[in-house]
Amino acid sequence: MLNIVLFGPPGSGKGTQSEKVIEKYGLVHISTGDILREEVAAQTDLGKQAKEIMDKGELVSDKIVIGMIRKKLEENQGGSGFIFDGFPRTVNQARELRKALTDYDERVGVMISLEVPREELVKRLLMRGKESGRSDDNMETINKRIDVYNRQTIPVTYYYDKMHKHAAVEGTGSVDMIFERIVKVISMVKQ
Ligand code: B4P
Repeated sequence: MLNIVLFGPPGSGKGTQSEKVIEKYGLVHISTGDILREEVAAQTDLGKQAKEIMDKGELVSDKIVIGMIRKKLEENQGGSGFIFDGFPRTVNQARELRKALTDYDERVGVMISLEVPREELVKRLLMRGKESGRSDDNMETINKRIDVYNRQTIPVTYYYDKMHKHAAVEGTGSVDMIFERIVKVISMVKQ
């Protein structure tokens, strides 16, 4: 199986590139952001709690997110692998992912981090906010999300560095150019 973590700051193109990776490798997509937005749209109790946190640009609790991941893993066994998009976002989530995959005798093959300068992230997210009306894509929340990423999420790269599983990829340029860089990394780990 091929299990990939697609990592990067908000607006770095994780969702965009995940779609292309799935199309090429037939992986199951697990995006914690998408799952949370589905809960918000369905107005579940979890969705109501999550909306408040997401609109502030903060992270939803590890306990909730890890529960969602375990459920998705259980429901989607038997495929050719998973792409984790926007997860893990804390070192604790990374450790818990390792445990959850070990339960299925699986592991992360590579963690690919998309590197994009802050000004470009802000530009992309403001544009998405205008087009899609996503409530967390406004200037104040975007800045908060990037600060939260720098403080709480960057340490996840050191976790995968230690295991020699972290590959940084330049996340600027056309969507296709970035995808080519990602494919190159995957080809090095895929048996
Ligand atoms: P996410 O849904 O993960 O959202 P994101 O980081 O903003 O987006 P992404 O990087 O996928 O950007 P995209 O491809 O869409 O998280 C939202 C919130 O959910 C978090 O703030 C948090 O509160 C919560 N959450 C999620 N996961 C969590 C977890 N594990 N733990 C705790 N809380 C969690 O690209 C952005 C824009 O750029 C798009 O408009 C796209 O068209 C454009 N774009 C992409 N590639 C481009 C390129 N090459 N050039 C120009 N534009 C490009």
